[in-house]
Amino acid sequence: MQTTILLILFFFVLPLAVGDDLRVGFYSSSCPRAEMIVHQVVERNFIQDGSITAALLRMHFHDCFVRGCDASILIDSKKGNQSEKESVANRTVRGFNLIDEIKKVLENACLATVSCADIIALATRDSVALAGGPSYNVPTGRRDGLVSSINEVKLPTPEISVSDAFKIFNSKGMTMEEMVTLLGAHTVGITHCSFIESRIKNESFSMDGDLRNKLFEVCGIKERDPTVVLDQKTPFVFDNEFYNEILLRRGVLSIDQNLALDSISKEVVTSLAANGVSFREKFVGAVVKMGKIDVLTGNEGEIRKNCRVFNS
Ligand code: HEM
Ligand SMILES: *[C@@H]1O[C@H](CO)[C@@H](O)[C@H](O)[C@H]1NC(C)=O
Ligand SMILES: *[C@@H]1O[C@H](CO)[C@@H](O)[C@H](O)[C@H]1NC(C)=O
Ligand SMILES: CC(=O)N[C@H]1CO[C@H](CO)[C@@H](O)[C@@H]1O
Repeated sequence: MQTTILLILFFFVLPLAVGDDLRVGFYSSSCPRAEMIVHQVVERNFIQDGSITAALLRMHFHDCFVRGCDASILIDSKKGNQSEKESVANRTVRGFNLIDEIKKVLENACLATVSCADIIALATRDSVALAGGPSYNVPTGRRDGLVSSINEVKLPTPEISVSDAFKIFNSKGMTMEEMVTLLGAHTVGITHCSFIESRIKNESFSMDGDLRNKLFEVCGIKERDPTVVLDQKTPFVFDNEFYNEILLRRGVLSIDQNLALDSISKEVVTSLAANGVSFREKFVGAVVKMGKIDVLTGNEGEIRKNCRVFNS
């Protein structure tokens, strides 16, 4: 008898308590216009600045890989207490004003209903489609976290090896194929020269000669820490050209180039480079899965009123 109760608890009650109950259309009755509002604000901003796709993709990644997708990346520091966004890895994450703008419109439509964590996931989805990438459904119902600390940020650095990067991704439940697919997000966006300094200088590091010359020239101006695009071919289009570029030793970040050099990841790179349709499908699977990492649901966390501060 007792065993039966325990079994019932284990198989039925506990999984609900752990709460992997995100679902597509979570706001369909509580805030029916939520997804449309997000889309409208993202589209309006995208028309003026196509680089928001890159900003949002990176923000989504940095959010999900620290404490799960709980909008902890959005919290501003307090005096004597630095939040996630202050870490060196986070220093250049951008798009915070866009999230604020979306949140403001949503609060007017439905008070304290749509989480900041869901806003990041939905806005990322919309911006990917606007840049020519796939359209996909995003399960929602995330809640916003109550902790954001610079000390918890342990994100991969650009010089990391494929196997060390995989240790981090694997610890979040992602496969090698999913990792290589997610790094395909580097098909859009930029890097600051400070992240590629040692790679440019290292003559023995595999790099296309023309690219090295170009990077030397652009990154020569030290004072301002200039930026260069990550995908030299189609930097504003969400496509699979990134993989073809790294096969030609034209990866800009060291980790990007490593994907095409490591024998295990190279297989995935070759297949994604050859098939753009398959890249789109696989990216959807991988980014939706990333969006579920350690989410808060149900009564956990809160729905922040201002994405930058905890409701006190
Ligand atoms: C091993 C994993 C990864 C490493 C080491 C890495 C590293 C970096 C670095 C150093 C930059 C340059 C940032 C700057 O200078 O502003 C960057 C940019 C970017 N990353 Fe990653 N990244 C990784 C994985 C990912 C993933 C999984 C995604 C999304 C799914 C992503 C999306 C982006 C985007 C879109 C940009 C361009 C940002 C912009 O234009 O502002 N990255 N990444
Ligand atoms: C401040 O510190 C506490 C831990 O002492 C932490 O839970 C909180 O999220 C921190 N961050 C901010 C920005 O308040
Ligand atoms: C330069 O690149 C080579 C090849 O990847 C690597 O073995 C070496 O450790 C690098 N040297 C420095 C100083 O980073
Ligand atoms: C833009 C931003 O938040 N920059 C901060 C990044 O982190 C350093 C400390 O690690 C701060 O000094 C910057 O102000």
